Amino acid sequence: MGSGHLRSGWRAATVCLVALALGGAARATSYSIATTTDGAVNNGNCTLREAIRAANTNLAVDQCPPGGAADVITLPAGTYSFFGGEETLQASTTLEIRGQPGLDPSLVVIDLGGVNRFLHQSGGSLTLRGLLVRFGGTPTAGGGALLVDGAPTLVLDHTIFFNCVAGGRGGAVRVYTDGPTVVEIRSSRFELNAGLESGGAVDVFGFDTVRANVRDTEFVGNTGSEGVSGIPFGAGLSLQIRGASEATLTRCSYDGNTLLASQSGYGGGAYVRASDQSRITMTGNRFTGNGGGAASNFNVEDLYAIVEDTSTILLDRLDISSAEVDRGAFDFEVSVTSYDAASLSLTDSRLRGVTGSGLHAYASGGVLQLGQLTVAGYAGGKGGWLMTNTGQMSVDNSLFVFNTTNLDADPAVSRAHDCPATGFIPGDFVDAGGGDYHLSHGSLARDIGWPSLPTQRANDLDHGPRIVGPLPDCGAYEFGGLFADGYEAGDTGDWSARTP
Ligand SMILES: [Ca+2]
Ligand SMILES: [Ca+2]
Ligand SMILES: [Ca+2]
Repeated sequence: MGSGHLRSGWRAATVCLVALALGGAARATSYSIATTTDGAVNNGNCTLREAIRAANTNLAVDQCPPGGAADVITLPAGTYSFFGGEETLQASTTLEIRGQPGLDPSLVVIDLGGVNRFLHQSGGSLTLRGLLVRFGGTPTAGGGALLVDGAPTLVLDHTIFFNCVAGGRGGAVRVYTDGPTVVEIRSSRFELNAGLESGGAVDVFGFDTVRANVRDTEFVGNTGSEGVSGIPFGAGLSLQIRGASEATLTRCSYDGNTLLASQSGYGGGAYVRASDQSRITMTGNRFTGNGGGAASNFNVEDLYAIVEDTSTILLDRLDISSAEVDRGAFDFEVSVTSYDAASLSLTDSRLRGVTGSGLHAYASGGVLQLGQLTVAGYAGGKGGWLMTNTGQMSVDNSLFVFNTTNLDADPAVSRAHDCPATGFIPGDFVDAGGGDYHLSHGSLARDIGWPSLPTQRANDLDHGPRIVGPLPDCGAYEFGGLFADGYEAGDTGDWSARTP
């Protein structure tokens, strides 16, 4: 049956629908939804729910024409109630649901009424673009708005998830896959979502061949809390990948996310774990005001990164500042741990505290490299607490200054290429009292770093060149770097200044 025949049939029945006939298996149907009410009864309209079903089954549903191989549902501004249960997408379905192009995503609202999730995607390809999804609710399961399994492709672009609550992992979104999986989250926002145990807003758990990229995305005010298995992980984001998987987290921010825990909380902002031979790269992420866990427990307030087996984690240009009330000296902002034959590096990053402690690092096995760090201002606790078991750890070109205990490192930690442990005064920094640890003109920290180290990256935390003058400086900030026209190069997803 030719697609032209189908197309003419649709037109006769549906005025507000546009069908694009692309021919053969590539045939696609576009739906423009003219009603904001929910429903799947035969009453002469085409609701959002009916369009999803038509796209999913490739059969006509009420006035929605049959879907094709790849369908698009476009929503004009409005609040679309969706209280009649979730819709499940088949593994063969390719579907994009989007706000009308040009609209502010917050004007195109899918309201789940606190009673169900929006979609359960089992394989296939799903894109949500330019939408606000709110009030998802799954009291006894994870994925308050979206549950993704099978071997899917999921794209979330300019999409907001607001106030979704799950009785399991992933207050808004849970991805739980075992097979080739692509997860792309871009320019999106997760706000005030709540989940249990892991992934207050987003939980990604992929066993094999996962490609997950999250960029330019905000996690704000989400909570994770204890479930039956105890300690919660990642109030904003929890990302665990295994097998031959790769993930990048680029230029994301984590602000005011909280783990509600009677004992420890691990990763108020984010929790990332790479196992088997996987690889996670975090570049240019910003954390502020995240926390959680009970007083006098070991808590990780912003980022907990664990690497094991033969995996790799690269953490570069993390900007971490404490804005929360700390619950004691064992409130660390960042914890990094390597096991087995894995490797982890943390470079060009700033940890700026008020109270509590800064960096906890543990090389149980593998290789853990710290370079070009500025860890400062932790009153009452430790700037760095560095421990090894059978692993190797090194600290290069770093500044641990103005903490009650600057550095508590066991003797096996190599500091052969580190900066001096003492001798810095407030005048070495632009405004140490105000928490600005950029170097001053006459700073002792200028041009005393070691060159050509494995932890040396092209750029400092300000995206300027790492080496200005004869040698690298100590800490996260290089003095005198340019930040001028000609930056924003390539597709690395981060800034890079060019030296003229
Ligand atoms: Ca209907
Ligand atoms: Ca379809
Ligand atoms: Ca220098």
